[in-house]
Amino acid sequence: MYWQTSRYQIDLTRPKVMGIVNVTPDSFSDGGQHGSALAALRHCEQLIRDGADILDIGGESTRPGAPPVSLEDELARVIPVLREATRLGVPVSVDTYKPRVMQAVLELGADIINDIWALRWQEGGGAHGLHGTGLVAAHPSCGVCLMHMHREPRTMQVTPMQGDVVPQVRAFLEQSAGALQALGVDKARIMLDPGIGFGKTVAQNFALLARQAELLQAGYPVLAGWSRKSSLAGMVSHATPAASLSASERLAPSLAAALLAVERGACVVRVHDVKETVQALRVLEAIR
Ligand code: 9MG
Repeated sequence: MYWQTSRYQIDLTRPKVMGIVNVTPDSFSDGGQHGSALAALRHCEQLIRDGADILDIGGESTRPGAPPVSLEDELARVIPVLREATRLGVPVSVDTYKPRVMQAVLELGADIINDIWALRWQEGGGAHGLHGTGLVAAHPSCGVCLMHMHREPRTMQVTPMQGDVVPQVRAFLEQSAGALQALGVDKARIMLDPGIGFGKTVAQNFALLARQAELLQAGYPVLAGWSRKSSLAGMVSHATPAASLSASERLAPSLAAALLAVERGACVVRVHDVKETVQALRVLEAIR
């Protein structure tokens, strides 16, 4: 089994680690666009040395409540990093939901579109607006990760999903993938993602991990993104209130969740801490 992307066929018979590169002011801020791009590129190089199989570059934070970023700002953040990152010898994914960003990055050779909106976002409105589905379908081979999200980043945690989320998430992802295939997109280009933390309660997120097999029954590979997510913080210690465990203190629970996701069949894990995740996965491989 492999993931077909623009330039690479990614072998999915062994788990793959996707390293997160957030090109946002809070990540690489030095007060200037150029310096931030250089710092992000150095980070890409470090992630590859740490063992990343794929890079995922994003210019807009998807944290609950994070403000949206304009098209111009997102392009200014992502494009300079992408140009150089595509020369580093690994597949490069771009985390975006904006069709105009997708169009620009695909023209520059991005290998994968990672979309938290599963290609539902439409620019320009109406039937003539630019649409991610059409852009991916028109591309000969780019890979795509379709993620489930309930509502949208600003409001998703205010009214999370209701009821048993697993069949709802599976139905949404199957329908999204089926719509792409109906436009001629090869199944081998499609990766599905349950969208941990995107409009789900802590219990619902863990149900998606415990019952990941039900998502896999849809017949597509699954990517899991648990890294530093807040659902992990509350599980760690009864003595530690969830709020006091900052994102950077969530390494151990992130590793545990990544391992469990892979053990339950995930093919790709999207992580901040690449070196530690690669080491943890080696232990899992040793017993397989
Ligand atoms: C951009 N982004 C943030 N969290 C994510 C997750 O869990 N999956 C994917 N595919 N992208 C994510």
